[in-house]
Amino acid sequence: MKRIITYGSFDLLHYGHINLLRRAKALGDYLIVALSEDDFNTQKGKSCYFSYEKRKQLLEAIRYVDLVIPESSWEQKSSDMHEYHIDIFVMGDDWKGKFDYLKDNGVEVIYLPRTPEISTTRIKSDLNLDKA
Ligand code: C2G
Repeated sequence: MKRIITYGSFDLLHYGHINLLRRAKALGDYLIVALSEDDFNTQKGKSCYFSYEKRKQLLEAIRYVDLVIPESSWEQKSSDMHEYHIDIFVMGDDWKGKFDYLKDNGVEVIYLPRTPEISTTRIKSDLNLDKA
């Protein structure tokens, strides 16, 4: 049973997120998503359109996702690797290199190519939600 984890806000869920989750799940058997809590998003300089609970509800409906856990800090990743017995850590390649230190926890670190042209920021600006 190969266990995968990935992290993110997953706001205004779109096909770029789904492409990431599908490829992450294809790397193993069990996919955990650590979902950024609203307070942590503020630390990331993000304000999500949907609350944590709504974003969690959406992710739990995705066939590739086996478990959603809260992401409340940058620092939790190392302990998450041990607590959830992770084999592979996956992120989009906009984060390339940023989490290589997790290899010290005995996990494989994989950065997958982002889906071009789509982003939550783009959706908000196209819908003029960035003024919301
Ligand atoms: N993503 C992607 N293609 C896109 C948009 C997003 O592959 N067009 C990927 C990102 O690279 C990330 C995941 O989808 O791996 C979630 O994206 P965000 O919700 O934007 O995640 P982010 O705010 O970068 O949070 O501790 C890590 C942070 O929580 C990551």
